[in-house]
Amino acid sequence: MPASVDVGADLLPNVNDPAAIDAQTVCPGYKASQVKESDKGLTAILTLAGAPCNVANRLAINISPANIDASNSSWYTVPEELIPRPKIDSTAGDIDLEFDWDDEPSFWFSVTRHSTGDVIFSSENTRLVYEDQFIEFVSHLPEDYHLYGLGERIHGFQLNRNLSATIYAADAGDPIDGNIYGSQPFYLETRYFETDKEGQRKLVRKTELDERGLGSRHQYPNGGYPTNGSTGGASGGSAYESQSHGVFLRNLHGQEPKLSSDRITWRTIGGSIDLFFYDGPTQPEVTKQYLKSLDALPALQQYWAFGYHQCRWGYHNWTELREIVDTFKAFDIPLETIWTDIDYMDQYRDFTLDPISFPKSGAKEFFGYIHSKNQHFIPIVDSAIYIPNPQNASDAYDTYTRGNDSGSFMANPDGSQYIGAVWPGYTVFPDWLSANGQAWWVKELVEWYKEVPFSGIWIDMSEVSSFCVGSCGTGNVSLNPVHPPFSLPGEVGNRIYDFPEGFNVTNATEAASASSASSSQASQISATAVPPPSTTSYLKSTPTPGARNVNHPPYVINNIQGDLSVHAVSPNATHANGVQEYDVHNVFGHQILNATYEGLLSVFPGKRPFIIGRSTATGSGKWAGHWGGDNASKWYYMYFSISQALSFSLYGIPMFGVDTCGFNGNTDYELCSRWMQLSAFFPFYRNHNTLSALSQEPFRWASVASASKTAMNIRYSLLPYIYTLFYEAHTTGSTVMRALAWEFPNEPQLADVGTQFLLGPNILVTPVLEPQVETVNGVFPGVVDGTTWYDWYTGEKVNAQAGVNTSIASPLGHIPVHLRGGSVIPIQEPGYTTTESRANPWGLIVALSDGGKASGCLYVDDGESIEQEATLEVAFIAEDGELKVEVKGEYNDTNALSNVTILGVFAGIGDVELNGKTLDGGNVAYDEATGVLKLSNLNELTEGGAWQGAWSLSWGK
Ligand code: MIG
Repeated sequence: MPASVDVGADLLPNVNDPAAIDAQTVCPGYKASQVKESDKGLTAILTLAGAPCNVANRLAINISPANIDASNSSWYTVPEELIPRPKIDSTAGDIDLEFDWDDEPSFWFSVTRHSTGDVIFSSENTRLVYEDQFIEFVSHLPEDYHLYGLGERIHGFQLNRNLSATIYAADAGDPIDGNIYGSQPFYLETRYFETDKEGQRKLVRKTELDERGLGSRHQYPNGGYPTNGSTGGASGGSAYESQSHGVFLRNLHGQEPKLSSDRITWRTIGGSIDLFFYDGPTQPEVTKQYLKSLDALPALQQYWAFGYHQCRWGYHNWTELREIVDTFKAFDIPLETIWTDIDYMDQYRDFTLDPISFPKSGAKEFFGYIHSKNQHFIPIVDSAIYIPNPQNASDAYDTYTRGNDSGSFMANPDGSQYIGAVWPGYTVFPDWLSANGQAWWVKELVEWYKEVPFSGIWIDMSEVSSFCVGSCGTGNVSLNPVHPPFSLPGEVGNRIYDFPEGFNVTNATEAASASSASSSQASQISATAVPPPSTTSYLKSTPTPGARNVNHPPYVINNIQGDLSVHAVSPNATHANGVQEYDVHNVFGHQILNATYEGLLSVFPGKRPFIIGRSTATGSGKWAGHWGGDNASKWYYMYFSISQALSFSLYGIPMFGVDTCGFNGNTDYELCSRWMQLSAFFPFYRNHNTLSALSQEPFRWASVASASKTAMNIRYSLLPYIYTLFYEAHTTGSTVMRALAWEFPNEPQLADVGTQFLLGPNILVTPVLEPQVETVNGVFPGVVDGTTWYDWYTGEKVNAQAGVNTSIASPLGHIPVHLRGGSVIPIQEPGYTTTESRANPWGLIVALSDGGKASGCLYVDDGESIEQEATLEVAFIAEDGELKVEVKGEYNDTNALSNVTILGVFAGIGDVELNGKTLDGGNVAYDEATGVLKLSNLNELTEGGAWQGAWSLSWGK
């Protein structure tokens, strides 16, 4: 195919168009009439308050559950089965939010926090705009607001206050700030307050914090926090508090929430205003309310899914795969799961094996081998389905035939098949709204499993991507298989010759690049000083009453691909029920995850499906995890990975990780060492690489091998803790990777920390994110309120001051990890695989608070079943020199307890007794100076296993 097939119309995004009409100026807004109030809420009819700005006759506004008038078909109402309308939690108390509205000067509404009078959403003095293919509403935001979410996007943790947050699922390799794979129209807002000397509660603004010298990330001055004056110094506790709320727009269309200094202007190109507010008032509460209301608590993963995953595009055959597996073993680097990319497929067709390089005959041996070692295999599965050449009988492709016979593919407006193009050539696309689409997909997975016994599925290209504009294959299928309209990485003329980042930097090259950058910036500045003329070369659509233009809607969102049809199935593709792709584009990725989930349930009845998907929507976490897409082997992508993960925590997709060591381009030992260590603390831990980039498995460099082993050792020790976090996420909607700001909500200085994070409540990770350094700056949160921290490696208490940026030694191969005082962390001796780890002895780390207390919990089950016959829930409580362990549940775990490490024992120790039996010198090692008490070789003392019943351990004087 020529490159021209993927070129769309020349469009000028509205947000970049100096001549764009401002709907706020030209549209009149609405007046309310027939207002009816009941104890369930309020309904009203809104009528245009003046001359129409374009065309508009109806308006629906749903602030809390209410029914949209189904008789009106001019807008698309999100069906319950795609994204359920959030339910009200009847067990929760009264919501702390109040809806209010007024008609002056035109209809506006507000949402106020009842308990404090804080207005969290208000469209006062702005106009509601409700057109056929354009909706706009505005809410004022406080100065220096803190907003998070509105994905999917590569962006800093907190959203900039000047950002067009375009939301439109796009196959785009991680452009910064652009719309990428998923659609997550949800935001969290956090507001910080302080009480002044007069007892007045007031909002804390970042500019004020800056004036106090405490505002910016990682730039805390010595001297701690300001206090409210009644107490002096850091010991007085934080002077601040915070409240958070969440806002979800249940709308599947292309969207463009635009953030500016004092407001959010939310625009969509269709659908309705179906807004939902979550009152929090903390981030954990917001996320739980959000996920529960959607029935979308995150899937509990199988235990093995937390092992290490190795992938690359360019594992060429069974032999090479097996060699990779063996080399990991030879280097003693844990490998749980080996993945293959599209290389394994026969001509890139789903549910096949390449007959030469991945012959069926080789599958038996390969799977026998890895399964005997308790290792797993995950294949990629693409979203598009090859359409065989009708003139070539030997090109027949049964997956297509079965899907076609069952009416499972999308159509053109005229009813013919929609034919785009992806890797295999011209392709069709599953129609998840068709009667049989899901059943067809399930069956394909079930049948293919008989040949390829995978352990889970990796879904790619699900935005849904197509390499040409429109139904480019119509009339051309006899040319199949055609080559994509660009060369693959690695094909002649498209090899990667780049040096690792920084590799070729010398003083001379730095100077040269600095001077060229400054001159190019200068020329850009002069170029942008003159606004681009509004030329006629841009395609502009005129709003036309009664006629939707779905391929080129009048409002042009700032889609990263430009034209909505570029590199994606075109908006006019049609589904079995007549719905246009325009209306459901953003949920293709969500629906294929649903279908794959059902497929895996059929393949593995009763077992938890393991799925990693590229395109996600609201609530996808109930079925699948997600990876961060096509990043590059650059330090800044490693930095962004933390913000990506924290955002997906908010969206309820905790099983998240990025392509460790970087996908595009060549990595190097330093970046890869740091990254392998950082990702070891992400829930989903996978190294993945593009075709033709230099190999980057951790054994390729001695330094990376050793750094990886160090971090994996910690990760595998922590598997019981990580698994317990997932159980909690699955049952309550809590998060796994957490922002410092969420765990320490009284510290406004943490609002934008995206360079450190917490794994659960208790593990603080402070990674090195830049090259050529041996230290990293990090903050120890909570110190102002008396939190203590311990070094994972030495068990020593950190001598950190409140609000002070601490420099932590961090030579290559070392990742700073700290334990929060007050926690009991269950660990298990790491094995080579998670199966081995699960059979190893248990341990505990008791990190005491300043007051000598700690608590924690552990959840154990069979690690794979959806319904458990028996589980174990273990509760740990330590105080006054004694640890008490309570056990609930019948799951039979017979692993012994081998060691307990108690941190922060500064008062000396008395007799150490486990269940009344005094431990002697062979078991006890105490270092008074560091306060570390180590009890080891305990295996004999917990008969039948560590959790057979309650026990206690005392060491106090
Ligand atoms: O357009 O299957 O994001 O992980 O290696 C490229 C090849 C298609 C994109 C995925 C990437 C994968 C690649 N795929």
